[in-house]
Amino acid sequence: MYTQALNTKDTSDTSRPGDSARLAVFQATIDAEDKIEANDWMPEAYRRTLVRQISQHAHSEVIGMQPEGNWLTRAPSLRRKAALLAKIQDEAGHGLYLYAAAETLGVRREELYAQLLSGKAKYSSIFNYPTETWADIGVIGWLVDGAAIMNQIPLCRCSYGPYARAMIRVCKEESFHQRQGYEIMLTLCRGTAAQKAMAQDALNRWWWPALMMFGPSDTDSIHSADSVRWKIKRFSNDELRQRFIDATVPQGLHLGLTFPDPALRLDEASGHWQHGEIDWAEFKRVLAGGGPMNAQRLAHRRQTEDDGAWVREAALAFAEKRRQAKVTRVAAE
Ligand code: FAQ
Repeated sequence: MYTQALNTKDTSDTSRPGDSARLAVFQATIDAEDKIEANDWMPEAYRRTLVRQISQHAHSEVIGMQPEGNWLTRAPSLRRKAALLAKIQDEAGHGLYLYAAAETLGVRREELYAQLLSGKAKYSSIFNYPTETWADIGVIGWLVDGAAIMNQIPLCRCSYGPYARAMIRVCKEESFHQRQGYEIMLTLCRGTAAQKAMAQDALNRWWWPALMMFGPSDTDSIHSADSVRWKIKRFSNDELRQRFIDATVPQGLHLGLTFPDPALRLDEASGHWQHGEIDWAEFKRVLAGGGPMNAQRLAHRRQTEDDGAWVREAALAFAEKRRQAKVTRVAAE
């Protein structure tokens, strides 16, 4: 799927002689809805934006396994446990496709991991909230995967080929995840009063953080203008957030649940659900590391990295042993 030989040195800015002509070809390719591939010339800012977004996306998938992993040993049935296990394995796979896509831009995976572990790189704000009850697993599938799909379907048409192709498979799997989450919610909401209250409590805690997944409002989104011009982004943060609200509110009402937003109301004229003000101070606090679970998520990831060091070292030593054996065999032939 991904190329092996990359022209990673040829990613200059537009300041070199000849670059303005190459920039014109680059933008014309994008405007014609063709893909930019790994060996194509691209402006450095485009490459940097993609490395930033794709790696943060990969980190989100990897860190995103933790809140759900918290419930693996306590899933209420074997069927639920098997589905949750499969979902978490999918998230690990998404991380791997995305790191592979980022590597086509000439950055090493180890460098990206290091940025995550040092706290330099961001991952989605949503994974800094705790999973307190089983209903949180339903809400994560329904809302978090639902928001992820809304944001990621347009990324299947992103101008950078390796990212766009990776997103196609990711979106198919996210769609299964969303359904398993909604099915958990449906079961709880058709269950006892206590189960329904648990579902309502989970929705109350996750609704606003789910809306924050789409990023800052358009007026505060620093990267959107470039990303839209380069067709990395097809819709703005606020447009996707509104689409998500419009799709999700009727689903919640069907469950018999209420949303923790007194301002939420259907605007008959536009057909859109109007919502209250998002607490951007909370968003900024979580991004700055002050969310309820930031410290624990990173500490756990660092511990896992240390615990797995012997496996990586053993695999490398084994690969080296096989390489040496092959060299000896070829020399003897
Ligand atoms: N959390 O100028 P913009 C999932 C940062 S996957 C943290 O608007 P942009 C699957 C942004 O990076 C969820 N940081 O930026 C799953 C930038 O910071 P920087 C992840 C955020 O890139 C489900 C700054 O704010 N999905 O859930 C957030 O144009 C269940 C300014 O923002 C993706 O990564 C945030 N919510 O738009 C797994 C999708 N929002 O880099 C397990 C791909 C913004 O300058 C269980 N990414 N920031 O330091 C994107 O579509 C975009 O990067 C946006 C942000 C829309 C997230």
